[in-house]
Amino acid sequence: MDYKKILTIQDISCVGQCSLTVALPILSACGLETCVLPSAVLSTHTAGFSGYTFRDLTEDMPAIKDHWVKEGIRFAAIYTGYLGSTRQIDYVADIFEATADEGCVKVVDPAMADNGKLYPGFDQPFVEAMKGLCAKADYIVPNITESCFLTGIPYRTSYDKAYIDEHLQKLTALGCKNVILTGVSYRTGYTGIVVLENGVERYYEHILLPNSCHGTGDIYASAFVGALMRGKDAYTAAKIAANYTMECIKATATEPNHWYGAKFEPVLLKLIQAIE
Ligand code: PXL
Repeated sequence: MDYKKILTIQDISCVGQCSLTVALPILSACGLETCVLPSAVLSTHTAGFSGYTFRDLTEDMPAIKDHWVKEGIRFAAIYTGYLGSTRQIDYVADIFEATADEGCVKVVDPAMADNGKLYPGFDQPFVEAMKGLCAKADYIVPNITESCFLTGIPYRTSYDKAYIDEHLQKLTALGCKNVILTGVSYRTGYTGIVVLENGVERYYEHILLPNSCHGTGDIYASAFVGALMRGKDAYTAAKIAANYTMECIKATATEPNHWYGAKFEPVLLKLIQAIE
């Protein structure tokens, strides 16, 4: 197997099954050497807990990058998720420039919003900076809310294909090359993923499970990157990631107290089997 070294940049939420505590095990399970750059350290994630701590690691990033450059460290892929500050986005762009190996695949999950709203702490300047980072990526993995903030299209919960095509057209106009748009539902009881790769649009529809969990966007993006970097085309990777995310949601369905994340660990083998 071609052994690939990838870098993921996102926060450590110490408790809450999201970001790095999800990305690192999933990418490792996919057989990828995974390097991490924490964007911030929080005691928990911000969705449902209150009083969490937040240590912004923006200031550490330039020196970390300089050390990697000095050591000649390069990555086959760089995958970003939840970032800690607007200024940090410029540093992440510098890391793209300085540490990308030849043919490096850059994946940006503009993790900043859901259900029509920005996450706590994010504002319009952050959104503007994230637009610039998305334009530098090979693949972006927004949900519909994030796409609304990136494109200025009003958020809607019911829509048709023309609405989704407007999203794809405006994301492309921003400079985004390939788009994996998650949570696209055209009919009751179903949801799915729209994949725009090299100008070709495809849709993978699956059933909408009755329960939902926090952190599934991070599970999805991590599994997508894992499958992509193990040689799957974007549509196949998007499908593998959707099926795995559904398994995680199902594994969590019987536990109402497990509201803060999805139990992705017991079903990792299913992801590995789908990739092998
Ligand atoms: O799952 C996205 C995410 C990542 N990191 C932190 C979050 C969230 C969502 O709320 O709060 C800190």
